[in-house]
Amino acid sequence: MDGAPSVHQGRDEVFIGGRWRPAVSGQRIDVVDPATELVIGQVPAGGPQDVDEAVAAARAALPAWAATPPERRAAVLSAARDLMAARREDVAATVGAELGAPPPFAAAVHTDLPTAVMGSYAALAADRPFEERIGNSRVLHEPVGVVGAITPWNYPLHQIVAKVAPALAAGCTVVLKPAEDTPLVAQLFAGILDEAGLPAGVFNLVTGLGPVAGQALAEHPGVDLVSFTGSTAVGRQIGAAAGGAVKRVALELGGKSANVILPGADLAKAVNVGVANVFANSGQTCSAWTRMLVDDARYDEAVELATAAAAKYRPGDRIGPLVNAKQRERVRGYIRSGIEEGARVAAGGPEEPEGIPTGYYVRPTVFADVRPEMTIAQEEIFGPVVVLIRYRDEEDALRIANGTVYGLAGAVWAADEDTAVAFARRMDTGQVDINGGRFNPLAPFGGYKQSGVGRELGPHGLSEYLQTKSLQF
Ligand code: TXE
Repeated sequence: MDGAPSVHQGRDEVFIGGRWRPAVSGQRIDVVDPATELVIGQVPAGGPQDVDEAVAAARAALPAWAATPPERRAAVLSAARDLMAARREDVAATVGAELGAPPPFAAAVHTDLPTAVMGSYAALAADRPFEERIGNSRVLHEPVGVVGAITPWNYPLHQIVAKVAPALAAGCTVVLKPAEDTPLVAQLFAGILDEAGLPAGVFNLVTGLGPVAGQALAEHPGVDLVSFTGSTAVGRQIGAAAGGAVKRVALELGGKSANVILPGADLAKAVNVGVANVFANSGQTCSAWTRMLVDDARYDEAVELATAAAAKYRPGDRIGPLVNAKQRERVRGYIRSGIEEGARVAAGGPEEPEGIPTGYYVRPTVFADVRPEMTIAQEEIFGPVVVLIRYRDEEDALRIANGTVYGLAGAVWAADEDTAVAFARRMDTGQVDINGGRFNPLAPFGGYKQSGVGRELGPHGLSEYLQTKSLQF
């Protein structure tokens, strides 16, 4: 490896059946660096014909890949993992540029995390028994078939790997439509899979716009399972179409997770880790603990601590921009709504951050005096905004924690683990961090209630891409 890492500038081609070729439309999508607002690359705007061809290629490649021994599939995933690790600097530079992520975060989270997830599926593909005995039956776990994967921009490579790696490990073939804001790393990834020795047609990439290429893929009759991560509005539409067509669907949607700080918890630690959790990735994390719940007695102290913590996040330094101008306006709109509905801005606010000439930045914001029914306490903001809500007692805290349509993640802090676990059991949510927790790439990730359907990561994520057949003897 020589010299500085290079940002992939995009190639004007889609990847179908093991071959790069121009999209039928001949149109392109500009990719913009959200920190500089400059165009840094272009990718093709694929459409229904490209999707048709990609699905046909995936269908043609399915029988041979499904019949490939799991150890051989594992070997390809393992080679892909090694290539991701070898290209770490270029991958990080590319995600960093198209998402606007600060370099340390782009490397540690946007690159190393998906590399680890790829490695975990290489191991699971090799180790998992794809068959079990139940009484006088042999139960076979077979691939679901052709997978249509539609991914968002917030963790561009992680969201791709969290779908593609288990699908390939299971023996499925894939057509990927990545987010139009962050398609460059998807192209790098396609090249890596090709180089790792994945047979032609097993993985196909069609870049394009959501309502064009995305919708064509989601509604394609040749797709057996649609796996979508993104907004609740689009997820609802995809879920309805999949239900009508009686096909499998996995949806990972929004969140409004509660960070519950119980009396007796280490308040300073809980508040500092909580603020960091929300501000990471500029708040563009579906599982972020965006509602901080603090008991009456320590509420004012928590507001002071959160305000001090927020002051350490300077836009352009520790905290990057939002992905595009639309998201910035959306987040600012939410901040204004909080003020209009009577919440108090303890840090940040809707104004432009000072001293930053370009980029889609917003001020890292802390809201105090927030009531649970306010818009900023109910809707996903998807920016660096944390709201502090006070509660009277544990029952009140539980009612507030469970009082949204979402249920993706959350946190509980208490004096001891048993108290925290007892509370976590009563939370209507898919994942809870106990006294801080530690990320586990094998733990199932997914939503209760309107946060989605299905689970990603680890063995549970693999199961999404398998269907069972029982043979009776
Ligand atoms: O999402 P979209 P947007 C939430 C978050 C954010 C909001 C809007 O609250 O502020 O959604 O983001 C593709 N048929 N999340 O507008 O549009 C699109 O091309 C098929 C939470 O960017 O849902 C992209 O690939 N596909 C979230 C993907 O869907 C369609 C991550 C997601 O984009 C489509 C992102 C259509 N009709 C946003 N329309 C999370 N759960 O992590 C769009 N797409």
